[in-house]
Amino acid sequence: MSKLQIPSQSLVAVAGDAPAEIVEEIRNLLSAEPIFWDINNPTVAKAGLIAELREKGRAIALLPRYHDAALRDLARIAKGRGSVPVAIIDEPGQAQLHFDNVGGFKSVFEGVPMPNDRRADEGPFDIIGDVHGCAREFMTLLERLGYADNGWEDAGPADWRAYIRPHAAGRKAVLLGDLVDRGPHNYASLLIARQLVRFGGYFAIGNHDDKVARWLMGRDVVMKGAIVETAKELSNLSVAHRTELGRWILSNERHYMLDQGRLVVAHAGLAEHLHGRRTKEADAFATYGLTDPDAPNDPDGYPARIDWAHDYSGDAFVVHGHVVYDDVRIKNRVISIDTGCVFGGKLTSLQWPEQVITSVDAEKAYVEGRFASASEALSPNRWKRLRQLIPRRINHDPCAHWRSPMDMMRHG
Ligand SMILES: [Mn+2]
Repeated sequence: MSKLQIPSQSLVAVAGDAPAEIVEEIRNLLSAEPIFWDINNPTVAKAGLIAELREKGRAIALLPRYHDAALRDLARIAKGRGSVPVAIIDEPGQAQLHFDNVGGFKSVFEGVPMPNDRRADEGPFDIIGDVHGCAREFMTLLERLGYADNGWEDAGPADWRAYIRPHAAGRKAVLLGDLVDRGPHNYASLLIARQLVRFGGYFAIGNHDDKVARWLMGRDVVMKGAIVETAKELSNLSVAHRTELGRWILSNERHYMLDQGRLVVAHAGLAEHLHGRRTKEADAFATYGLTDPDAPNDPDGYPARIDWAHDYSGDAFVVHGHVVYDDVRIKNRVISIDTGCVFGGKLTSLQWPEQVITSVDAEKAYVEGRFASASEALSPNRWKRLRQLIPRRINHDPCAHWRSPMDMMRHG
């Protein structure tokens, strides 16, 4: 008999007269207390479930009988909070349309991790910063790291992916997002990334990828800034191919937990209380970072970023891109490796767990950009204000000296 999969962050709706042992099993699987859903007056149950999902990402709803509207409601509640809607009912009916997993009272259950929970994958990994269409530097780096055969330079950009191969030593590439925009070879960058993911790698979606994906799928996006040039390059593709490519981009996750939870990767990083979560808050943080709503925009017109790494005290190392530094930056256990290739800097990778940094210099500055200083300290006053905006607070003095637990070697 096939097993009904119950991801670790699910809202399980049990509808009808289910045997007590089924409810008990679900309860043990999710370690959550069932909440009774009164079909005539669901207000209390709704509030209770939302609170559970917000806190833990998992909850159980017990419905006295099959009820379409109630099940639809529950599926919506789950999806709106990044949890998987699972239904256990004897008459599937409309529920099939709204629930990711549906089983009956005779189902055998299997707890499974969420798609971004890859803690069982111990790598080793090669984590690569923002590519931004710099596919030549991307290929050069991949060749150096052992993911690409030489000879690619004689082929056209659309064929570069044919030179990508699984790493001989079983290593996996981890792409930190922003594959596209600003640089010359966006399509090639996406194809190369896709091949790396096919070979067991990971791609954490960045803000530029997200916007381009939505454009590819024909959704409304503001056609201003870097996407204008990218759209020109990609508009040669057929509508069907564009849609499919956009879907592929968005089929990846916003962040991943890897290596027994020792490593978290996301485009813009992730505060500890959001590790493993797939809520809107977690996704927004992982993709866009944390910005200061009260501060004036920076000289380039972008919202001022909150340097949340100062407040980070988690055990997991968080490796991210998004913020362009003149060199790899380490604060606590937060490692920033976007060294601004598209701005004429370099494309950088971090080998995990070896902690070796490899960089490829940009062949040129494709667009003008600013580099933050990796060694610059935050003024105590600015920090005092900023830390009030970070959701999870800690007690240690953020302006004391930060010492990196990593002893990095460099080559390349
Ligand atoms: Mn970015």
